[in-house]
Amino acid sequence: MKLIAGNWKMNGAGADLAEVAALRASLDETPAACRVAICPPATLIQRMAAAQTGGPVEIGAQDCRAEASGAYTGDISASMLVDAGATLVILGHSERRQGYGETDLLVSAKAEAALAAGLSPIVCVGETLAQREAGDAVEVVRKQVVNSLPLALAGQAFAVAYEPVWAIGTGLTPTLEQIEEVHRAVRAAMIERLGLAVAAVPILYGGSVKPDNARDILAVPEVGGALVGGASLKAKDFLGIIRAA
Ligand code: G2H
Repeated sequence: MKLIAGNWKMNGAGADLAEVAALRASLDETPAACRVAICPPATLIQRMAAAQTGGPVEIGAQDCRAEASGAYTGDISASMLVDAGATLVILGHSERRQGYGETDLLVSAKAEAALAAGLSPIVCVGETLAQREAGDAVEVVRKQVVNSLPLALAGQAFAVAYEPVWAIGTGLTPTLEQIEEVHRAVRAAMIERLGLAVAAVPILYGGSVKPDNARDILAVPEVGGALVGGASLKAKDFLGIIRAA
């Protein structure tokens, strides 16, 4: 079953919870043929998780600290996210790799911490425009996958999201052939790292997914779902993507 996960990033004032209520009402009426998740800012996790108890929408976080506790001002541990009601966590998004210098090694440590706390990680990888133009996209992504996935993930529930940096929030998307090429490389790298047990782990595509391109992207071989930014903020748009899955 495909996974459609919304990444709200730093958006979503309290009033936007109405969008989640509308989403839930629609999914209660006509259940989705896929898993649906929303990853709001950390401040909204508790309220959203409480409102979704027993409902069709899984609630996730957008990051966590690798350490379990300690003097880390401003940070949130994986077990705190579990306390708040999260079941998933996005890790290594390019906005964190670029904005906070997060390395593959750190992302791997965070994934291990998330797993230990009972969260299912969504580990993000993706090449920059310069890397793609240099013909290095597949190799860059392969290395990110191998180095960002801890061995502890073998046999566990997790996902990998392929998000070309140049497609994020730009309205640009790779061709379907480019998406398939990288997704096949991601699968091979996952197997190289963790063995054949990852054959069913979903590889999500992320980067300017919209209702009008979702159907084609989700039909690409090895695309196991989508990580959706801007188009997850409005129930109508997000539902358009969910219905395409
Ligand atoms: C990529 C994506 C969500 P958008 O970051 O993870 O954002 O769909 O706005 O390109």
